[in-house]
Amino acid sequence: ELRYPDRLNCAAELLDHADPARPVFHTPDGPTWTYGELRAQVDRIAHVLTGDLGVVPGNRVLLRGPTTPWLAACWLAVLKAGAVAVTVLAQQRPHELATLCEIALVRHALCDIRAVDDLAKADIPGLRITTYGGDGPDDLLGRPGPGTPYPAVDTAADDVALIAFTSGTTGRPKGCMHFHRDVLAIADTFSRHVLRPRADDVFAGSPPLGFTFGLGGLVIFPMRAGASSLLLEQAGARQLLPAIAEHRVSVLFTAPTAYRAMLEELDGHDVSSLRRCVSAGENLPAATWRAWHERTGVRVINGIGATELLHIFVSAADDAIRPGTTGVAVPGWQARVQDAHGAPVPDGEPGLLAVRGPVGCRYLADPRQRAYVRGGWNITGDTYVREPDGYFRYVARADDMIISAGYNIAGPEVEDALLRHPDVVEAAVVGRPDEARGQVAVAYTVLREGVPRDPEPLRAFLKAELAPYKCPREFVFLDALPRTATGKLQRFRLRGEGDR
Ligand code: 3SK
Repeated sequence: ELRYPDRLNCAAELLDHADPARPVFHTPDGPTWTYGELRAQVDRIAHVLTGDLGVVPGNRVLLRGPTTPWLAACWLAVLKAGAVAVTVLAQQRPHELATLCEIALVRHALCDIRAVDDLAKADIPGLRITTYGGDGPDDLLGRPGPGTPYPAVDTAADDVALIAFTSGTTGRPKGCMHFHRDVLAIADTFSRHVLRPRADDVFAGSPPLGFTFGLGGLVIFPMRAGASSLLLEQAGARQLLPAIAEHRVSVLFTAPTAYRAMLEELDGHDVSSLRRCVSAGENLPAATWRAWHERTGVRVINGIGATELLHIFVSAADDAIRPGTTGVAVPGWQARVQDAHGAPVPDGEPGLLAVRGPVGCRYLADPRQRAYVRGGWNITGDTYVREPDGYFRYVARADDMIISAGYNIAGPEVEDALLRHPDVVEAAVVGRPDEARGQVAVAYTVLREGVPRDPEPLRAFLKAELAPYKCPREFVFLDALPRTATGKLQRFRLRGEGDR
């Protein structure tokens, strides 16, 4: 069991243990920051926040900008000053930002100058916006501060440190409150036991810092290990692959779609520095795992995490990795599969994934809390099977099961099969209402460039791979699949349900 002191400031913990001369953040063009330089900037920003800007402990401070060392420094400064970081995505538009600020009662914002227009347009009553990255006299970076160390506010371990928003793939956003101790707990469970980083590791990846997958993988985990992180503003396959070679990246965090995109472009790139590759955000099909392993020799660490629980709670490391499964409960966590009434279901049968551990779901003033936490277990909304040896195998999001003529069809299983076809780059299989069968499965696919959009070869391929009832009735070809800003597939759009 994890034990933390009653009084704990996680930002001070992350900042104070590494050698100040060691590197912490690299960027493609700018200079590398050391832990000592980061600490000095964090202290200066914390002085400005609590001095000129009048922030007091407990105030919620919105943070918005592309992935840069400055955004990470602002995040650490807000926490060191005992305030609450409200992390949002750079892609969020004015009306979305207004909703998030209303839910979280935000009064201050630190915003990259390049992302300020939409925040200003949101016209949020009482919001004081301070920009960084500009050169005006009011810009955060131009304010000198007293030049003295900032003593961390003596927060309690269970004071709220951050509010992270989730909308899943639909619906009004929910703010998830996380404590100072939660920030360390994700590093001391998944990172410490599964990832096992070293101080000489260089982390990189695609998830933004406004998504807790990225915040953990690119800031919290490297800093807890005294390692460094390459922060990329643009982190598609085209930027990641050369960056891996140039910076000798050893730990990579990204999602299955990005692994597939990198596989398409891998030729001619040196990725021999990689020793750990993590995939989360959505299910990792065995076909993608195998293709990455074959080409790079690295066994991808698959994981399932949630904004509600901050980071990954089911996963596996090294030889314990079993392609096609997510893994086992991360040390410190418990996981089981249960029915809609909370009773455990036998191994081998599908049910709802339920987990509990050092971090719990705490929605900010939202009645949906009662649906997420039941009987002390967090119900993630994923359908899983527990194999007799304790491995958890993903089946579908609980509401993504297609029921056609009485047969249960798990969309991800059919997608996995489609992805084994050499011409398929992306696939999503969803149900469409059908009078005769209740629902029929429809496959949306993105084909490799130049391949004719003909369903017949795919149909023939699937018939050889799966029971015939699982073969989609219809094939639709797209240039790209609809995704959220954090890269999650928006199945509801494919189902034609529009915005919800
Ligand atoms: O939402 C997710 O999929 C996720 C995955 C890993 C870590 C954190 C999160 C939020």
